Amino acid sequence: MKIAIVCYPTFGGSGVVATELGLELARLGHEVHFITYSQPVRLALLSPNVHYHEVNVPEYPLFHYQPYELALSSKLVDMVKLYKIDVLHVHYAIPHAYAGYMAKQMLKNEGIEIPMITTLHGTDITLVGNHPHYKPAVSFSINKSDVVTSVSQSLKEDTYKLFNIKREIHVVPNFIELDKNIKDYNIPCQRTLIAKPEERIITHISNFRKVKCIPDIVRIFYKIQQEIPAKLLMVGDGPEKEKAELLCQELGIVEKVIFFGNSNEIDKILSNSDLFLLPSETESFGLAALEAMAWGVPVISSNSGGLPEVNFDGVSGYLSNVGNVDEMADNALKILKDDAVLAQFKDNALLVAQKFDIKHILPLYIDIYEKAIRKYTKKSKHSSRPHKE
Ligand code: GMT
Repeated sequence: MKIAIVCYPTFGGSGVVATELGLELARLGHEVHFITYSQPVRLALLSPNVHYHEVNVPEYPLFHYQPYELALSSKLVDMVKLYKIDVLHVHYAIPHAYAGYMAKQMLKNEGIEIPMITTLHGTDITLVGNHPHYKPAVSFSINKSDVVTSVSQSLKEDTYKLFNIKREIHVVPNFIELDKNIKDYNIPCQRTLIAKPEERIITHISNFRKVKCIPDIVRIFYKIQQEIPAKLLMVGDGPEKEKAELLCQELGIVEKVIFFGNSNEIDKILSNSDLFLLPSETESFGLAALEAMAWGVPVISSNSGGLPEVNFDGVSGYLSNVGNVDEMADNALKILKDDAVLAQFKDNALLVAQKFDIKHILPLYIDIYEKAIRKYTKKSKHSSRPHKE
């Protein structure tokens, strides 16, 4: 198949999922075209079957806002025609589903029909998409997608609750490539560079937005380090980071907290961690928690959104109500105080993560693509694939 993937190229989970999905499809021999405004952070360009097409938005003094959707839909039209793409897969509804729909319409005008799969990731529904200024366009483009998927059951329910959606939403959970972790286990141990041997290593990774409840992370850690030797690794960058640094100063724990900024060494960090904190106000899935679990790191999280579908309470970690810092700290200590308990939770975390191995999830996407393409093959004049029906 020839698949065009539209995503955000940043460190956010939706871009990571889209990139890993594309890379795995390429490894299986499919031709994958990433179309976005800069090279996705996890994309290695020198892989066979992987193409990247940059969307440029020319500046003009009249534009107060650059018309990205327009440039993206034009680029999609050009790339679909040039490479005879079979299917469009857009990640994050805003504005990708809207731009994808416009591209479909322009192509239809030229006799080319192509299916569009829209994957909903979370804030495109719960925080941003639901804003009255976006809502009609988001509802419209979801309803006009050929197939809609959501990354959790909770997000599917939220979408039906918040929007007037008339089509089926398929739940396709996010995934992790476990084989890669096993291979990378041989990276030389960096633990001594980060912490003293007796210290537990606690980690948080995110884009440091308000929704991640960053001050709660610092406060949970503050309570933990009062009881046991520990270090906190804060990985990522965003609007709440400075506030977190100030809070660490106020609480007198600066020397116990390391702020890494955005990092391409997530695997090394997670492979040396003992606990992961994700107390978010809302989280449609919590890919960062799954990535931690795949390295055998238990998770203390809130119970909001799709987190209970990923982090199993009392098994791979614990869940608490949003803002219940005391309970989260107590649960963290339950896991961290005892070596045997920690070892059990680490094993469990990996076992739960195995349910989300890419081997189980990839066939779901491939099946969706193939069914959607089959429906369209008859109609389109440019399909690269023989018609199967
Ligand atoms: O807000 C973020 O955390 C980033 C956002 C994104 O654009 O990638 O994440 C959303 O999508 C991820 C991948 O599907 C999910 O794992 C995150 O839970 C979701 N974030 C929220 O729902 C807040």
